[in-house]
Amino acid sequence: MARKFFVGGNWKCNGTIDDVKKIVTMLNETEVPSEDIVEVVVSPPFVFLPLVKALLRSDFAIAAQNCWVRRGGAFTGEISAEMLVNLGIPWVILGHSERRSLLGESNDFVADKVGYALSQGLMVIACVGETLEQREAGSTMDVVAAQTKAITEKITHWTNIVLAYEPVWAIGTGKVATPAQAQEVHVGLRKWLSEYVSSEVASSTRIIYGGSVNAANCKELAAQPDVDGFLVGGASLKPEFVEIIKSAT
Ligand code: G2H
Repeated sequence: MARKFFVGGNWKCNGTIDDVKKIVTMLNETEVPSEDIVEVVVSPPFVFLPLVKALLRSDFAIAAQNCWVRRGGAFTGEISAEMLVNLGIPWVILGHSERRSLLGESNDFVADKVGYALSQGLMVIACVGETLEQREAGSTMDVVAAQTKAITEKITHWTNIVLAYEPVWAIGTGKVATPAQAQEVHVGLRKWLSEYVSSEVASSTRIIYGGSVNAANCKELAAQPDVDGFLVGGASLKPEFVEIIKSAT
C-alpha cells in the first residue's frame, strides 16, 4: 500500500498573532504538490488554533501539540482531546521529546495519551527517539522499540497514527541525522511493527523523520525508501517550509 508523504510543521512555543498571520498567509499563497501527493499538517500553540483554523487553506490540516491523557475535568492548565475535537482540530502531536524530557512524560503516560486521543477520534503524530547517550551506547533500536511497544499496548489499530522518529540529539541542534541513519531506524521500526503488530501495519504506517530538517537536507532524506515525510520544527516557521513540502515529489 502506497504511503502518502506527510509533512508536519511543529511551531512549538513560538509566535505572536502577527507572526501566525504572516506564516499562514505565506502558506496560503504558495503552490505545493496536490493533496494526492502530500499531506500537510501545521501545529500552532493551543492559543492560536482557532485563528489558524479560521485562516488556513482547506487542503492543509491542523494539529495540536499535546492533549490531556483522559477525559477533561479538574486538570488545571490542560487541554482535553474532547476540546480539540470540539474545535475541529483533527490531529495531535504526542510524546514529543521536549515533553518527555522537560515534563517527565514516560513511555506509559505517552501511550495512555495516544490511546485516549485515538478513542476520541483524533489522529496522532506519535514521537519516538533516542538521546545521544543512548545512541552512543548502541541502544537506539531498543529505545525506540520500547517507546513504540508501550503505544502498541494501549491501542487497537494503527490507522490513525503517524510515527515520528526524532533523534533527540538532532532536535533544534542543527545536527541532522544522515539519510542512512534515518533510513536505518525507520527500517528497524518497520521490522518491529511487522514482527509485533502485523505486516499490514508495518507496510502502511507512515514513519516520518524529525530533527533539524531544512530546505538543504530534506531532498536527500525524502529519497530514502522508508522516510515517509517529516516533522519540522524551526524551519516550519520560515518560507523554506514550502521547499520541504515540495520534497514530496
Ligand atoms: C524536532 C523538530 C520538530 P527541529 O523537534 O518536531 O524540531 O526541526 O527544530 O529540530
